[in-house]
Amino acid sequence: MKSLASVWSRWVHQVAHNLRRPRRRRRPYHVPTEACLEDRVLLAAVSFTQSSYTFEVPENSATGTEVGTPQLTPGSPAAYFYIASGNSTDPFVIDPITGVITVYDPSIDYETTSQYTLTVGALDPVTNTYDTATVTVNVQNVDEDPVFANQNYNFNIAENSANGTFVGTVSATNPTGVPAGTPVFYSITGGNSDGAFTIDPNSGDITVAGPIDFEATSQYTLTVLAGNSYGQSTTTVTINVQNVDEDPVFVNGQFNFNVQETAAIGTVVGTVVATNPNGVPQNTPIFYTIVAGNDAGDFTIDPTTGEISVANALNFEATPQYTLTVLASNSLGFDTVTVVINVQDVLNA
Ligand SMILES: [Ca+2]
Ligand SMILES: [Ca+2]
Ligand SMILES: [Ca+2]
Ligand SMILES: [Ca+2]
Repeated sequence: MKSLASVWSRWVHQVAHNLRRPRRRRRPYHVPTEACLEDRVLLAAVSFTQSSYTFEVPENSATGTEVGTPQLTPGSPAAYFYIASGNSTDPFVIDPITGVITVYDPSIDYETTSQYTLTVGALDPVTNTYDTATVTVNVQNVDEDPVFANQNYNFNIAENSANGTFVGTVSATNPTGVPAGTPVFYSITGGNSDGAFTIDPNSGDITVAGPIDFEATSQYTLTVLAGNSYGQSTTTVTINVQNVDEDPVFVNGQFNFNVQETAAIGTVVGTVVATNPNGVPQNTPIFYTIVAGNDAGDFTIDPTTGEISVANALNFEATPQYTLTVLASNSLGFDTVTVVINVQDVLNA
């Protein structure tokens, strides 16, 4: 019979050896007792079924999503599971009892980190044995870009429409790989250099934000972006500017006034009036000017009221009638009208 000391020494050596290489030793082994009369079965050391595992999980998975479970070999004592390394930002958590690895941080992002390498341990405090395994978690890419309802959009807007006038709405929704309730935001990223339009970032409503002038720009091609904090996509929005008649309209086709040849300078001869058409904001000012027939400067016109007055001494015998051309302009367009002024003879003048 061997001495107890030599047997004990061999046993300690064996256990230490198996602890270093626990996976290679799965069978129970026998420990000699002092009496050497009966053997006692020693519990097996903790060991994983594999030295490494590979699991997959889609990015953006919710907290609690199951990733995988590194298994212990049959016959392994019950052990506490833990993540020893590779989890510094806490993307995952392991159930200490079951060993199930689940998502902890729901913002796992394929574009940032496509693979995690964890070291998972299992420890049995009773046998004081443990094992470790490498767990590779591959993050699966999912499509995260918002999807516009239409491939492109076409809207119409009348020129001179006031700021805030509604033009149209674009709409994009999240694909299934993006967590429900993730908001989509809109912005105009191209084609709006003159600031003619704006978009509501939440609703996608496009409205007028600046002067819209058919004669200057008859069509806009905007690039509109939809973003959801995971991704983004763009669409093309074509806005056709509709021409409207902008010229002021004189209330008469022609104006006929009379003035005595003796009228003093400043005497009012008459007033011409023009109004804005429907397509022009009605408070748009109209200015008047005499553009023909007044070479001698015998008349003057008030630019804001259209009131025509005598500016020089008149003489029926020299000029019995004037034919003026008066122009009305509202900065968007203009119109002209003929104004006939009949100078009335005064005896002895
Ligand atoms: Ca992502
Ligand atoms: Ca992605
Ligand atoms: Ca115009
Ligand atoms: Ca026009």
